[in-house]
Amino acid sequence: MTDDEQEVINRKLIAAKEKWARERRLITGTMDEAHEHRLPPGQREVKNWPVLDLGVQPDVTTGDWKLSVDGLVENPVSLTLVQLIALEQCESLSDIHCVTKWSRYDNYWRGVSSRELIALVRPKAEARHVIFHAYDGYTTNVALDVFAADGVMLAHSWEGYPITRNHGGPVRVVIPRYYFWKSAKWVKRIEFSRDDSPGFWEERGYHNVGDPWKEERYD
Ligand SMILES: Nc1nc2c(c(=O)[nH]1)N[C@H]1C(S)=C(S)[C@@H](COP(=O)(O)O)O[C@H]1N2
Ligand SMILES: [Mo]
Repeated sequence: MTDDEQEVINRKLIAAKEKWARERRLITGTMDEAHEHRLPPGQREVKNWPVLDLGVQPDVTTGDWKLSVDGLVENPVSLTLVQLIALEQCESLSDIHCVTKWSRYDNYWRGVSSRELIALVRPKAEARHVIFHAYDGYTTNVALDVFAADGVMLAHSWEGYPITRNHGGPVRVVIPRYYFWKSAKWVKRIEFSRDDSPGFWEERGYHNVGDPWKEERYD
């Protein structure tokens, strides 16, 4: 091959690679790439929204629903739905990752952020853990800093509609960064405590933290 021929080939190669760069070739494409990186290991995406619970879906009407926020807090409160909705409202778009391996992208929630609730009740310095108690007897636990993270909320709406009874309405917890069993449906009481207390699944072989990115499924 002469130097001239080599030069032509190089120029063509460079031109092709420049074109790829412009087109972002060999990169999966922004959409696919985002997809790849938002699916935790071992999960698969679903478009529907499966229902998972202990088989009892308590019938708590919007008029009956009451939430008690107590334990190691300066200002314990009891809230009706009307009172919850009178607090500052927030919206959040987040993905659901269930330990049974389904993930559902882009769930649009409305409700009250955990930060708003924390500002209202003012946890004492010794408070380190948060225990959720639900109307069906279910419990689950997270560290206080996990509860205080971005996107964590008490949600009353999903995709612009009140959360249905089968999905935990009138009000459920949403903790998007962790497996969905940490997100209590039909939430009844939020307890701030010094000591951790494993919840329903945490006592039955499931991981105490439940970070899907680390595949913390089981104990
Ligand atoms: N009160 C209550 N909350 C609960 C549960 C439950 O049985 N009772 N199941 C958990 C589990 S294992 C999952 S995967 C999600 C399911 O929520 P979904 O039915 O809205 O999909 O709720 C979590 N929160
Ligand atoms: Mo689950």
